[in-house]
Amino acid sequence: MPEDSLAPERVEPLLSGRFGRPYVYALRCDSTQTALDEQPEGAVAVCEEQTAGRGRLGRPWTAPPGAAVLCSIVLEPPADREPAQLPLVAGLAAAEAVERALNLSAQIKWPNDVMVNRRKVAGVIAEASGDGRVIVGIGLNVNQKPEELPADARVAPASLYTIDGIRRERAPLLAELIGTLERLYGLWREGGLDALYEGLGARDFLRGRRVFVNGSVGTGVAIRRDGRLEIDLDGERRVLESGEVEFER
Ligand code: BT5
Repeated sequence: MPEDSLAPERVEPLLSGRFGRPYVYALRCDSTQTALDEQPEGAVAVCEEQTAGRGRLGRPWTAPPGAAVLCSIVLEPPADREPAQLPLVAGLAAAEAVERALNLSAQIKWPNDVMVNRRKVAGVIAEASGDGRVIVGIGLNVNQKPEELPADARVAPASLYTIDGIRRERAPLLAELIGTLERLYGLWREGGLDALYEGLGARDFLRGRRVFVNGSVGTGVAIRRDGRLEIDLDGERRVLESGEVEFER
């Protein structure tokens, strides 16, 4: 494999759309979520190593230097769209990019995890920046060895490498992810989640699975067309806006 790097000279020639410009790159940063300030929609930040990578709810996101795709993208969703749906849009983009790389199907565990073989290969975070913009961060595990994945993760982790034993160049993967996100985000802008529902519904990880929510046991029904999760708790239907859903492995 040629030297694996996400430097601009490796990634920019592979970008064919609007997203990824400007491409803000650093070998090391706190978090790509804080590496973009006044940038326009489509700007992307990428680091080889994060010293304070963020998951949701103050949790950490960790990856050894140069092994993963760690990126953030500026989005300016129109006022008539629901920004809470953006993790699903980005999750679907990550799932499609993962599927093309692995030739295996990937699922979306509502609201923000991308799963392969019941393990988490990617996580998504969306943070509003206060001025109507949303910074969407995606962490995709690519070349980590088993011992380089967090041992204490709530959802069992995987990398593309632990799944099929192939080490991959990350630049084409990142370019694919950015291009896919641009395309799916465009569809969502035009038609909302309905426009993506076929792809999303088909990859709904929690559908029919035993789930645990705030101490109650139930069954996942479906990601609804509005992006909320419907579950069945002992015959009673509940619709979740956000939050944590654990599943039986
Ligand atoms: C997420 O949070 O899944 C969102 C992760 C977003 C990370 C990207 S990387 C680029 C951008 N810049 C950032 O600073 N963040 C974004 P959550 O569902 O809260 O998952 C966090 C939990 O996953 C942690 O508590 C760990 O247990 C586990 N975890 C940490 N690193 C992981 C990894 N590389 N793979 C799988 N699980 C991990």
